[in-house]
Amino acid sequence: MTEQKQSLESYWMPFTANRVFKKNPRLLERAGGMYYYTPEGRQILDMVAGLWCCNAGHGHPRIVEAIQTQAAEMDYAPPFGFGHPAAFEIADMLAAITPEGMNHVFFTNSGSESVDTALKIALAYQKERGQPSRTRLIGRERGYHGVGFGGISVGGIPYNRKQFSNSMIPGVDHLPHTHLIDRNAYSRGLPEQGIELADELENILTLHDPSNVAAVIVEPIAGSAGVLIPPVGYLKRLRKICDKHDILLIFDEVITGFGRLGHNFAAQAFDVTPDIITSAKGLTSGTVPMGAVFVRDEIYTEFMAQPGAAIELFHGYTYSAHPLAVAACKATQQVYADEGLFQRAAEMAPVFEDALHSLKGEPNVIDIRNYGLMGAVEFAAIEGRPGARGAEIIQKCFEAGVMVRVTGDTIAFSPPLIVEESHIQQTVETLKTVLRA
Ligand code: PXG
Repeated sequence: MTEQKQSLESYWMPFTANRVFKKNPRLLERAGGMYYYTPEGRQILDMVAGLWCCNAGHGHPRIVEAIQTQAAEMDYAPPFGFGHPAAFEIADMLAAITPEGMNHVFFTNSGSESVDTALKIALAYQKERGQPSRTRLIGRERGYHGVGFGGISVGGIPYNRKQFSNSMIPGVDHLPHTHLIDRNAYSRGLPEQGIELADELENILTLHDPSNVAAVIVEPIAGSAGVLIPPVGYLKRLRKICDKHDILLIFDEVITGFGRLGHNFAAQAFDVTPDIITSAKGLTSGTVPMGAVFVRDEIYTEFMAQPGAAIELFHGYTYSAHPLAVAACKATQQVYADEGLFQRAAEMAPVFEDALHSLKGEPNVIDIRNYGLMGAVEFAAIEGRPGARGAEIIQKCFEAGVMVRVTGDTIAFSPPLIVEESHIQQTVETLKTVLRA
């Protein structure tokens, strides 16, 4: 659309202030490597990997080629009662990088679907193993688990729940969040304070009785809420309490999976093995929508032990293991391995950390936090206008050619794992200029 100005009216944009956007649109037309390009040809450094997903950088030729080839070879294959060989192949590939003992994977098309799938598997599993009273689910304040009814119910982001408050799934409770800015501001890596917040799980379990609880779901690092990093020992303690009461632990690794923390999964970074891992985003480097849910072998085995030969789980999507997604996933995983991108993320993490923390003392900065290639800078809110400062900062950064993510008055960073030191320096210099202006 070059000649005639494109109308923006028909498209109802997701999670966007449509009226604000349409007055001053931020359009992206092309991408390559670390950059987006606007329709006017302006180059924008992508410091968010799209939306925490393009871990291999944009337009990687091997991934592009794999998708193109697959589109020509077979567009679609039904996943119910039929299968195509590459889906089984990537399931094996993925099982090889998950934590020990998690060798089974259910495919979805998004993080939201992965979360709802994981919750359904957890509930069905409790029935299958003869514990049907275990129906309650426990999430966490400030948790983001997508936008399905299950996901918003266990999620803890007030805005995402407010319009649907009477339609949540029943029997959900929430742990307190772990963002202790007074005690942990400017932590590098895991914050020292707050392991005791995990003990709140014991209190919640006492209230409902553990025999009524199916699963606990947390993001190992909360992403959407502004990169909230778990206190030292916190996740291990959650694991211990879940074990004690025979409750499933679900890690929502939609953001933290596939190299973001310099490891395959946060489970390995933090040496805590959950029972179920949800994933999406980096699975295909954001190229084709896809999600995956990994389960411990005992869970899969329990379903397969059912008598008879009926369908074991009444769940699935038309596009589960879609051939284009499978092709994209296979190529992406090969690129990650061949180019050592997770290792690269681990190597760049200290550079990223030092650069981010150099923003300490800049106007209105009240906290800086980071782990792997995930980081955030939090700003003091403008009196009576929460979020206004954050929104202004990302707009100014965009105008200056750097894309960062905002949540409230927190700016988040999750660059593609191919990020170089010069990109990180450019980002920090841009932010300094914007903040001082
Ligand atoms: N779980 C987690 C931990 C996520 O980060 C989802 C589930 C849902 O994934 P889908 O693919 O259904 O969107 C996510 C998604 C943000 C932002 O502003 C983050 C996400 C999505 C949109 C915006 O930080 N994460």
